[in-house]
Amino acid sequence: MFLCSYLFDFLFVCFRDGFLNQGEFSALCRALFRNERGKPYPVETSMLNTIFSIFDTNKDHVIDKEEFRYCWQKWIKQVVRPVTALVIVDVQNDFISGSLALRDCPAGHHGEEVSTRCFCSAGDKT
Ligand SMILES: [Ca+2]
Repeated sequence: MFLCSYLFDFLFVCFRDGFLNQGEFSALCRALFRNERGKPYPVETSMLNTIFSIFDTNKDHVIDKEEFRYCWQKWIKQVVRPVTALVIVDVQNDFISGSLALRDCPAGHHGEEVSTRCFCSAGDKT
């Protein structure tokens, strides 16, 4: 909530002229990418310049709203709000019939049934 409020205020000020310049973009990056104590991660100026140039697609030395929209969707959003997933690939069938077989666990599930349900559930969402 704090981040959203702060970000909104920051962007409102920066986009007052319709663009983000290099300094504003660097300040935004330092504001967004902080550790759990709120301290910005150290990022070299050359790295910030490189990132800026990637999103300044028309090379006019400012990031307009359309470029920022792309930057937000393709980079910032994934870094600030990552989606995590756990993928287990049981190549040797250890969870089905091997030394880690689920049937030997307290719940006594059968690995073949669990994997089928997982695949069906994943398929239902697409
Ligand atoms: Ca530009």
